[in-house]
Amino acid sequence: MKGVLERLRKGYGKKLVALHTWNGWIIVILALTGLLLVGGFWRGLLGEGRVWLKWLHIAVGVASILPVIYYLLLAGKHWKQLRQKPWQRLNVIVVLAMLLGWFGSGVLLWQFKAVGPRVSNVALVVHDLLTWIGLPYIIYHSITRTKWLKEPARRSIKPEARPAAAGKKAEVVAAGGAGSQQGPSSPQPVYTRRAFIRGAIGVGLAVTVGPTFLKWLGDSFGSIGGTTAVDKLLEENANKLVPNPVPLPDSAQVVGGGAQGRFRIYTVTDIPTFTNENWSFTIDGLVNNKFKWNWEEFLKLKRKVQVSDFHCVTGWSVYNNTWEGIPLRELLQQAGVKPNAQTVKFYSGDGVYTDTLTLDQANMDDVMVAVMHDGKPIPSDLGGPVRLIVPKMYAYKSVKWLNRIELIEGEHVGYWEQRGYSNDAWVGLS
Ligand SMILES: Nc1nc2c(c(=O)[nH]1)N[C@H]1C(S)=C(S)[C@@H](COP(=O)(O)O)O[C@H]1N2
Ligand SMILES: [Mo]
Repeated sequence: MKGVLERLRKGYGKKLVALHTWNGWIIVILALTGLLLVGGFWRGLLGEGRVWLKWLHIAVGVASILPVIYYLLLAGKHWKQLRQKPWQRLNVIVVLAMLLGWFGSGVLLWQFKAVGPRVSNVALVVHDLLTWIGLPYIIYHSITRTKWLKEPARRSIKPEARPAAAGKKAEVVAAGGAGSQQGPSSPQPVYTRRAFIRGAIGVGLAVTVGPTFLKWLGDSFGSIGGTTAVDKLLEENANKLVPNPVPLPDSAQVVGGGAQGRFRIYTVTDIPTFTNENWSFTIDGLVNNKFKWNWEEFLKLKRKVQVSDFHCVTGWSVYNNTWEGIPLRELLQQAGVKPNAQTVKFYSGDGVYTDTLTLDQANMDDVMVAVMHDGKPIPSDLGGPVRLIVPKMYAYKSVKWLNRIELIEGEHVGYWEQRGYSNDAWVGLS
């Protein structure tokens, strides 16, 4: 161990710079892949690429621990060197804490199956929060500091000696949206100019990132002004089906006490919208009685109410949803499944998304063709008027805009399963 440390400390300054550069690139890759993965906009466009991107993000994320370990081996010396520089010491601690937090929460998100939804939920909030705080911090840091680390001699140099660098920074500030103000002209003491530029960069970042951050905070931690996120989606509901379903008493009273958590709106297509004219619900394939119901007929089918949790593989969950709908089992009974049928195939009205359950899975008593959520119609963004709910499985099984069920022989591979998601969607611990 001692020998290793000795060798590491040789050429220490260069190593620190190289480490810093590597770390910077790793963060750039992780930030770009991470933002692409999170952005709902990219879901449909990326398709299979999304799964590759996810593996790249995970692989680079796991590898990101290496520079941290390497740094920790050098840290003793660096720490002493920063004796007189409390702010730089603080910076080291902040950056290390962020990297370790990102790494730890990332590993938990990667291992979502092993750790279960509760842990994933916390890991996702931590991962998001660190991104919201850490990314602007690191961008700020890299704009204002990298030059100084590479050329420490410049740190306390007079302004005339560094017009080029200062000019570049001013450009970055302007591009960052902080307005067209110019810094004080060169005879000013460097401290003032530097403080100004730093302040301007800080303001620029706050103005560009702040509103989105606040929205995320609001969405993640509670309902605003008493209306839930779902209520808001319902106000913007693009479906025009009449009449509205009349809720059963349990549903009207919301026996689950109201859903906890926020649905992220996921779709791989544009959000389809429906009217009484273009909506129907079909059961066909290997059944004795095929059905094609219109909206009014569909509403006459006997519904039930259940309370269940909803988990996405990406780490978010919505707990205690009061769903009202037709148990799938009862629909299948009514249709009369033929003995040679093996698989239940679900089609979305988006024309693209499909998924399947085996007959055994489809006959679980909590699998539901849902029409209402917490006593209200399901908004178009969340898969209304009718979506599938499979509480014991991850939500990629819960096909939105469900409008056809087909019984088939053999297998069918669903949309996300074709693109790398596991066919085994069982939620482990909960
Ligand atoms: N038609 C359709 N159904 C879908 C999806 C989709 O993209 N299209 N995404 C699935 C995934 S991965 C999840 S997590 C849930 C998300 O449901 P929500 O958008 O109502 O939150 O829907 C599932 N059903
Ligand atoms: Mo999902």
